[in-house]
Amino acid sequence: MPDSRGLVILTGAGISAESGLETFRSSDGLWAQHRIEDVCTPQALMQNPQLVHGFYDARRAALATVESNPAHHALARLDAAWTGDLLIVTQNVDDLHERAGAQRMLHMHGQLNSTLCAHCGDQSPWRGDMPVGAQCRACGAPALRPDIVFFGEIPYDMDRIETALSQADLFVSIGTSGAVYPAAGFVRMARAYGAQALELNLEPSEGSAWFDECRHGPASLLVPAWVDELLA
Ligand code: BV8
Repeated sequence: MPDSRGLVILTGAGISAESGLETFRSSDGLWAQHRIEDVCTPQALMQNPQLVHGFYDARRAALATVESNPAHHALARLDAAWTGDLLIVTQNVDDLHERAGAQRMLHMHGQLNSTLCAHCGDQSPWRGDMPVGAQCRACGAPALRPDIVFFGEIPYDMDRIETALSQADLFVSIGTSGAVYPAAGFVRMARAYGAQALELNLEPSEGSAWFDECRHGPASLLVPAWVDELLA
């Protein structure tokens, strides 16, 4: 009898660390080099658009030089083989899950390879640097911005996420510090609906106490082993 449990898998910067992308809160992480207020808020975009566009241009350029790692590939393999409901909710703005083949997924904090028109709300694919005041192809306004959910902005797909959490039998959190809401609260929501909760992370996170089980180590080792276990 195939396992038909509903899975929700939350991923954070830690799943992409071994691909060579920087995380946020390690000692030399992204936020160590830039104050959040300076690059990831609507106010920052208003006051210093060049700095904000430059920050995301640099990360978009770095993304083009790295590859998905065994953790991304293991989740894509699980997505393809799992007969029950499955949703990968990533906080990451990289495309490494997609490049590994994941299908049933969403980016709750936006994507580097996408642009958002601040005037009409159109979202379109974007590669390369994004100049300040670039013209929207849908409405023509010079109002394109990085398609990133800044602090103080509402994450994408919250209804879809909450529905999935309410139906999940197993919630798995991979490579996230549990520092940012509403993502950091998903484990509590899933458990309130009766799900089991598993954390796979390099070290204990701010939310570890909410999990039934925590496994500590690099995602490239923990995630393939967990997927093998699940599909056995
Ligand atoms: C909102 C943009 C309203 C893209 C990001 C006070 C209390 C509670 C909440 C708040 C508060 N004050 C303000 C808030 C709200 C605020 C918030 O949570 N602030 C925090 C700082 C307290 N949140 C918001 O503003 C959000 N919006 O609340 O709107 C609302 C909400 C719901 C419904 C209606 C209205 C918007 C937040 C989104 C901000 N944008 N990113 C980008 O630039 O990338 S946040 C950014 O940091 C990431 O996207 C991610 O979400 C977040 C956390 O980062 P992580 O992915 O966890 O990375 P981190 O470096 O922190 O941790 C990495 C982990 O990996 C570590 O644990 C490490 O040990 C592990 N690791 C490292 N290497 C490995 C590894 N694990 C395994 N293997 C390895 N090799």
